[in-house]
Amino acid sequence: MAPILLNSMGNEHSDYIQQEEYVKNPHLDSMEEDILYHFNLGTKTHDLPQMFGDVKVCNPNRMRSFAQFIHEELELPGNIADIRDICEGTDRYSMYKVGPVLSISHGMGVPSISIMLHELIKLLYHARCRDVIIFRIGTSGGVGLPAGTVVITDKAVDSFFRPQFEQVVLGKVIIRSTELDEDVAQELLQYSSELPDTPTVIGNTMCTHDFYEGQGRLDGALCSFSTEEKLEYLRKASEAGVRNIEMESTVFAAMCRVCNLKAAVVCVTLLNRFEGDQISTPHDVLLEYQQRPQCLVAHFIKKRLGLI
Ligand code: R2B
Ligand code: URA
Repeated sequence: MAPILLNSMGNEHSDYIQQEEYVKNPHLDSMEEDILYHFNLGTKTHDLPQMFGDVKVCNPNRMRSFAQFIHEELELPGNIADIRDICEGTDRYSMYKVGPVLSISHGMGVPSISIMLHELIKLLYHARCRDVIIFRIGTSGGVGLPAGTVVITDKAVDSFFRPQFEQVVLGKVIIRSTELDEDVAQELLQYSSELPDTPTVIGNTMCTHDFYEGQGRLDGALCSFSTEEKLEYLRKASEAGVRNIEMESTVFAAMCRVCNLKAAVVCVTLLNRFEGDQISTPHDVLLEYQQRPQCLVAHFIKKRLGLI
């Protein structure tokens, strides 16, 4: 592999030569072996280029059903029952590969998805993948939107509505930008109009470190604020362009941006947070809602692969 000089966009280490474009860590080159502990994979134990070299799409979460769905949508050969969990040796994450699409679970919250992303980005590097697009598909609480709306994230913002992610490194705070790929977002929005029952908007997504108090819920084990204070906060979020709330988007956007990975966040809203906190929608309706981001991303993949 010819060494390449990284460009400066979102790159914190533009002053050294890196062998590949996705990882941003000079120490990796001097490691004899890289064990991707949470995936139960490693560079000495697995032929990562052979296993993953053709990957073009990564899709964290709701992975098994999405992998089966993609298998059908792409009309790939073989039986969907044979699609196996590549990480079955560990109970941390699950990973399925169908054709060029890799689907991985990421758990709940920033620490969980961040560990997964470190190892996924290294996996893409070791496997020498190119031109990968990565999607987070999932669920969220809507801010002034009816349940079932798909939100494509413009900017992922923190609890203060800032488009940034703060990472503490060696006792110091590093601030990383959380802007996502604008072209992918626009393309997704355009394709959403071609799908039935997929009301879709582009807006900011607020990422919190807690589902209850952190998202202004009144129904947790603890609550230190009034109904009026909750609604005031949601109104301020809405004024800042926030259309939904979830728990992973800032670190996802920040890490992908630093590593030059094209990324998008596509989450369906399960409720309108101005109307309540409990998720009381019937299970079958929730399942149908959760398929909406999957269908939209599948449609995008089929378009990109020239299948439709
Ligand atoms: C959305 O849903 C989960 C919490 O229920 C969390 O992972 C998220 O971001
Ligand atoms: N996921 C969240 O993080 N918040 C919600 O309100 C719903 C799903």
